[in-house]
Formats: sequence, C-alpha cells, structure tokens
Amino acid sequence: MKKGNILFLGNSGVGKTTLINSILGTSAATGFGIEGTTKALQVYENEEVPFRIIDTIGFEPTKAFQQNKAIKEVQKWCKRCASDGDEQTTIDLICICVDGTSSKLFPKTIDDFLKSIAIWKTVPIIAIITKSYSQSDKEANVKMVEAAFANRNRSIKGIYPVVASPYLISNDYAVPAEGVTELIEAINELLPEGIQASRFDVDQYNLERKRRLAHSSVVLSTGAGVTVGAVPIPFPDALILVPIETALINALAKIYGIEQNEKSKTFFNTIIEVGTVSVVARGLITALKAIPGINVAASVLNAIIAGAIVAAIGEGSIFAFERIYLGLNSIEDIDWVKKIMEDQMGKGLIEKITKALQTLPESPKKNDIMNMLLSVFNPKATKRIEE
Ligand SMILES: Nc1nc2c(ncn2[C@@H]2O[C@H](COP(=O)(O)OP(=O)(O)OP(=O)(O)O)[C@@H](O)[C@H]2O)c(=O)[nH]1
Ligand SMILES: [Mg+2]
Repeated sequence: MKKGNILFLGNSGVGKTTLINSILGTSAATGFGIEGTTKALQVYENEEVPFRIIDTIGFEPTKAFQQNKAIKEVQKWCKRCASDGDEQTTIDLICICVDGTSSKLFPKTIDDFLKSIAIWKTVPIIAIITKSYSQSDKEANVKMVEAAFANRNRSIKGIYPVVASPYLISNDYAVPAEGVTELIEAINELLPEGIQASRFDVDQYNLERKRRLAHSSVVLSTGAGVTVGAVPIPFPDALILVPIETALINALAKIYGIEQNEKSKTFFNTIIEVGTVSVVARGLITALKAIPGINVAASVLNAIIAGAIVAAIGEGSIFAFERIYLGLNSIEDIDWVKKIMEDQMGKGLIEKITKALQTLPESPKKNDIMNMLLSVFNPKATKRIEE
C-alpha cells in the first residue's frame, strides 16, 4: 500500500511519542525526566492506516544542533527509502506539536521550527496542542498558536488541541482523552489523493481508537476505585464510589461524542443507580463478600468489590455509548440501558470474579488486584499493570 509520511516535530517532552502511541496503538517509550526520551528518529506504522508517522528527537530550546540532527535524520531516512526502491519517499505532512500546559509560545520557537523544515517548502503544516487538559485554556491556546504563526512565510492548515491519553488529576478524577480521532480524520484529509483512506476506513479505525481510549479510562478509574475501596472497615456501600463513577461516565461520554443535556443526564444517572443502590448492586456486593474459600483481608476484599463495581459500570457504559454513537440505540432508551447494566453486574460477573480470585497471591498488592480485575473485565488486554 502506498503510504503518506507524516513528520512529528516539537520540543522535548511535549508528548509527541505519547500522541503517536495513541494514534497508531503502538507502545513506544515515553517519559518524564531531565533528558529527552526519543533518542533517534523512529518510524511507526500499522497495517490499518494509510500513513507512517516519523517521530523525531525532541528539540531542546538551547540546542540548535539537536534540531539539525533531528532534521538531518529525516532527510537521511527519505534518501534511504528512495534507494531501497520505496516509491513514497517524500514528507506529506508536518505536525508541529506545542505544549498546551506551558502558556507561552515564543516567536523564536516558531522561527526554529520553520527554519528546520524550510527544505520541505510546499508540504502542508498543522499545529497540534498537546496536553490540552484544561477546557478553559483551550481557546486561549488556539489563539496563542494562531498569533504565533501569523505573518509568517508559511501558513498552517489547522490547529488541533488533543489529550492523547487520560490524565489523572487526583485520586478520583482524570481528564479524558480527547481530540485524537478528530486529528486522525484531519491528517487523512490532508494526505495526497490516492493515499487517503476512504471515509468508511477512517470511521472504522476511529471506532477502534475510541474503544482503546475508553478502556484506558476504565482502567484508571478502576484503580481509583480499588484505592478508595481499600479500607479496613466493611465496605459501607457503593455510594462512596459515585464521584469516581460520575467522572468516568462523563469521560466515556466525551470519547463517544455524547452531549451533556437533560436526556443524557437521566441516562447517566440510570447507570449510576443500577451500579450503586439497585438490587443487583447490593446482590453483587453480598455475593462477593460471601465467596466461599477465599482468605483475604477485609481491606483487600473491599478493594476488589469497589474496583469490580467501577469496572462493571465502565465496561457497561462503553457498550451502551458505543451503540448510541453508532446510532443503534437512543439516549432516551432508559429501560434498555438499565437491562445492560443489570446484566453486566449479574451472576456471570460473580462467577468470573470467583474464578479469578484463585489466581490472586496471598497478600495481594494493588497491582495484583488490578490485574485480576483486568483479566475479568478485559481479558484481551495483554498489557499488565506494573507496580
Ligand atoms: N496523561 C498524559 N500524559 C501525557 C500526555 N502527553 C504527554 N504526556 C506525558 O508527558 C511526558 C512526555 O511525553 P513524551 O511523549 O515522552 O514526549 P516527547 O515529546 O516524545 O519527548 P521526547 O521524546 O523527549 O522528545 C510523559 O511522561 C507522558 O506520559 C497526555 O496526553 N496525557
Ligand atoms: Mg518522544
């Protein structure tokens, strides 16, 4: 397949690699620290999308040689592809990534970017604002990028704020991933004709992306549930999990583009009700407390119950929201969602947890509990959580 080549540029640590992982489903190293993470040019692709992404070593503002190195590597790569007989050796789109949390974008930074890509004179450019965690800063950031690129010899084709992966703010609140599927659509549209995927392919691919982002939100919130649940007193009731569940449902709704209005509020409340005060929820808690033959501390059992409830609500919501997103069900279908959640938390779940409990080590840590829950709710996930 003929593929487009997309170049990702930006300062070190803005989140280029994190975003590439989110777009392509790869798991390249990302990181915190006092030095750049991506040490050399890396090319990522998968079989589904019609483009490769070229990840570069991050620019470090004071190190001009690093920018040269990044660009030289890209040129070398293009030449090597050409000599290998690869028909697609040009750069088709340049994505300049800027950090949405930094509040400043100096003209010098833009000068450096534009200088470094001067050799690709006619290639379209877009700006991506990474780490767009703050809703209120989003507009200001877009304006800042617009202003920074104004009156330059190159124009940009668009500005895309994104949150590449959920961002945990506190124990019970994470900013959901956002904007990634919109970015994928925009990238596809800017590719030369003949390379672009058809609309149908993009939709299919983006549904997979949404699912993956949604599952990562559920894993984060399940972790929050396990932490909140791990109290030595008997699990009081599922109401203490409501803030975590509400944040999770809102995050998932956002991923599936479900608007916040009166109708969706009723829908979300129904999910939470089934998960907390319903007969099924109480039945689940009672049954889990009474599983015969397990010998774990009360706090561990509480953590498991709390995590299981959050995960069940999350997975049930993903199922429901996906069907609404696809137009197969309506947000007004309250009886339907009630039934889905009841099934999700019913007998089948108790059986699965009972079985999975056998795999738990004697004094399980949080990550053991998480992996046990993951094996129950998302058995296909291969990535296990390290401590
Ligand atoms: N939660 C969350 N963290 C992010 C996001 N984007 C970046 N980060 C974090 O920011 C840090 C830097 O991200 P990287 O993807 O390594 O940044 P980079 O631009 O590739 O950096 P270099 O390879 O050094 O150029 C990592 O700790 C990431 O986890 C995001 O959307 N959500
Ligand atoms: Mg990197």
